[in-house]
Amino acid sequence: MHRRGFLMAGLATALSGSRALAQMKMDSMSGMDSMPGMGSHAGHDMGAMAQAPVTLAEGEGLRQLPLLANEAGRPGLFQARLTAEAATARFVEGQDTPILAYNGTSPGPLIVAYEGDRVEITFANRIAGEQSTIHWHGMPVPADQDGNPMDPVAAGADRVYAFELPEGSAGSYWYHPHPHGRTAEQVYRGLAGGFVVKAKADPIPAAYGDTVLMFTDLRLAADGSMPDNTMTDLMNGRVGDHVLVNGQKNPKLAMARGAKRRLRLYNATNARFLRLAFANAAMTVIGSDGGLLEAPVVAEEILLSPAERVELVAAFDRSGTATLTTLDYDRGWMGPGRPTDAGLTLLTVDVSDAPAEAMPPLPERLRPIAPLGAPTVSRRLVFTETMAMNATGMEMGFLINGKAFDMGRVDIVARAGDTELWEIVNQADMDHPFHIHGTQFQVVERERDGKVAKPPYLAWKDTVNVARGETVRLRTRQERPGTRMYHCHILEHEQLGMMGIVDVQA
Ligand SMILES: [Cu+2]
Repeated sequence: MHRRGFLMAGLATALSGSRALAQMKMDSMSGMDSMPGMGSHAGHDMGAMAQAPVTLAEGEGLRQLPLLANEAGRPGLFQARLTAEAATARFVEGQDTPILAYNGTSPGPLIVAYEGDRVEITFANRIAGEQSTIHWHGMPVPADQDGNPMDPVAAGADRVYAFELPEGSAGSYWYHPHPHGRTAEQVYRGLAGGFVVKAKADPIPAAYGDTVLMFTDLRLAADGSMPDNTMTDLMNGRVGDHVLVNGQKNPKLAMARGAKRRLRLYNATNARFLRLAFANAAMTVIGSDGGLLEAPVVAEEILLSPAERVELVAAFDRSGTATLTTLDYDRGWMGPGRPTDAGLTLLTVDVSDAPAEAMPPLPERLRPIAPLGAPTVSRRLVFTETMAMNATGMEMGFLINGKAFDMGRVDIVARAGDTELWEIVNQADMDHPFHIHGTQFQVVERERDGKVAKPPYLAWKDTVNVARGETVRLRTRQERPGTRMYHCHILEHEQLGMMGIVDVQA
């Protein structure tokens, strides 16, 4: 175990540099069998991978995420401080787990602000020896305020992120670190939080409430620590042993029969695909990453790939137990050790016999969404994975148009205000959720095996899953000049090269 820990630590160092290809010395690995997830004798020496997961308590009352307090003394301004630092969490009785946290909590405090507000958040990076940033995922913030890897905040330093929330920007966003080479680790160790922008006039009845459910993915070693990423994690993205909701395993929520609840579901995991169903409750999708849809859409199930969000109204019309569970989803898995996707219970709702007070109906129209017009430019981005054995070791890469990310290279030059067609072609063996910074886009079609399908409804998105073998075409427009990232949101893939830079010019 020690040896492997050392090797993986060495690998992590290699990966955190600017090189995107992981080069491992075969001689020091004593063959493939000793690498978790790579051996031909998959079961015999998997180390921590093969240990039964630590048991976590279930059934506590669902915790609301703590709100980030607004320290501004006047309306229209949201002012606060977020400190990233080492903390401890208690997932198992009597055992402290070292984590990274914003203001001491993971997930971080929930930020709730309104369209039209100015936001000024002082970020204090108190992570020992590591640079960090805060990326405002999905939000229309200026490029130099968006926490790009090119704008790191050194360990011990502070910086202010300031931006306005435009009219029409209401939606379910989030924030997380985006430092070069360390994003995946800082996120799985605990740094992520929700950022809800509310509309001044919201068509969803207030009686439905508004509850954020943030999904994270935890792996705990027997001693309560979070193990480092393994080779399997680097290939597939880190999938943990426990999907948590607001930091809790399968928490409980009590509802009265007939009640409706507005839920904002966030996939804040590094790499876990969540195909969700709600047994004994009815789901109606009302919003996507970037806010409300035009009209509600009834859904039997929802696929939420890493970094995606969905807003829905759950109706609890039958007394008894309603459970939010996962279904099987094959996103492509390299090597043995594919995690169990199906049958996880994420949330248990006890629905009382006593009826709720009458709830107002959901409006038939939520808001108009103007389709982005005909594109003036089109681009093609091809995702590939490479794994090559040679005399000195194994090289793996996650590439866009044959290239690994280079912070010193501009991949695309675009013009502010232009509508562009981006065609994301996944020629790899795994699904890759595609994300662009700085704007919301509209998916116009998906193609697989020569069959083209239009999406069932128009929606604002900043992250879209591109399944293996699939092509997704989307229309996108950057309103502001500056440097923007686009990347796979399996954070280990982003770190291993599946990222590029678009320079948006005025
Ligand atoms: Cu990926």
